Amino acid sequence: REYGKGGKPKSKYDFMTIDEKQVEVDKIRTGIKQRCLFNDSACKEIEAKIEEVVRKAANGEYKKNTVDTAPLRNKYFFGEGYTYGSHMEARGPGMERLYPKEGEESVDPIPEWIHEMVVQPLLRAQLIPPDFINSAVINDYQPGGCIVSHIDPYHIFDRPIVTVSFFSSSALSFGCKFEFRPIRVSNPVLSVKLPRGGVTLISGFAADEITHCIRPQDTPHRRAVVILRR
Ligand code: PD2
Ligand code: MN
Repeated sequence: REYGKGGKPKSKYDFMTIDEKQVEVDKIRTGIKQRCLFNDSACKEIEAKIEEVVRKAANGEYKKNTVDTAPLRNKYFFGEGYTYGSHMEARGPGMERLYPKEGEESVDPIPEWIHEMVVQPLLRAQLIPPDFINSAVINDYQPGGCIVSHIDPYHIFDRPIVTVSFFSSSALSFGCKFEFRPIRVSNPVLSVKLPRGGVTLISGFAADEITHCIRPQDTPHRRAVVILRR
């Protein structure tokens, strides 16, 4: 294995010329759309609602599959839930599956405040078609929390994938290689800022042909994201 400065792993992009890398960057950029839709007061209201979700989960008010806790990142699934990672008997890309819509394994419905306070502004801005969103996931990251490089499973989720950031800003990185114990991340081909209150839509090459991640160093403060998908 090859390492760069500071023991960073190297990805295939570290072996490309500047021109070759620029071609990748241009393809990624065609699949990313960003808008600042939520001002400070809208963010504050939504952040209070996210706190309420956290409290309800801690109180045991949700179904078991609605809540997934991990040391630096909790996830709350609404509308549709799915198995992935550590929960699956058979792990890995393509093995994810949706939970049934009813019964023991189902998750809670999308809260009304998500429709009213988060989805409605996206509709008014004509960023998504009406009735498109049937899944809302909240990731709540502690400082240093991350999401390793992945492609949102295309057999489960349509494009675009929509994210809205709250509490603090972060960055979405593309084409990173992760190594663990200790955690080390290669340089991204492209990193886009995720401002608090900012909406990011990911589709095309950016969603399907290259992995994305949230690096631990890009979450210096508590941050939450609402991921809206179909
Ligand atoms: O935290 C995010 O902004 C983010 C972005 C893209 C999270 C995910 N993907 C994910 O959990 O899949
Ligand atoms: Mn993702």
